[in-house]
Amino acid sequence: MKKLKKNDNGYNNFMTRKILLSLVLPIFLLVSAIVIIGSGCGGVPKDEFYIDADADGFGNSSAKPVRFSETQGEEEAYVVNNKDCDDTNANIHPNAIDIPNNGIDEDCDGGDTIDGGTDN
Ligand SMILES: [Ca+2]
Ligand SMILES: [Ca+2]
Ligand SMILES: [Ca+2]
Repeated sequence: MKKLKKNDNGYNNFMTRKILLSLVLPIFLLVSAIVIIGSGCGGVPKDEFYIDADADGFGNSSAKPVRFSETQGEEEAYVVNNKDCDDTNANIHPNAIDIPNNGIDEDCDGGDTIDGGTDN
């Protein structure tokens, strides 16, 4: 009788464990999935931002990219591109018109536009 009871308990424990496992495991997996998905959605965007000191809409080409979390409170000073070859002058950016022969690369194409000139 005692032996049988022991076996019963053992069997019950096994069943309890099995039931617990079959309940706990899916819940654990579900919670894990929610945590993983949640961190993916609510997390920091992967985009990198560049400081735009002269506010012409183009980020400093020599600036170190920063994560969105690092732009705290100054988001408007950061842009997603880094195409400004002179971030101290708002008249110099890739959309600016390059004034020929002034020694300044206004449109950031890598050099000043040289007007062949008919004067010479
Ligand atoms: Ca700029
Ligand atoms: Ca600029
Ligand atoms: Ca120029």
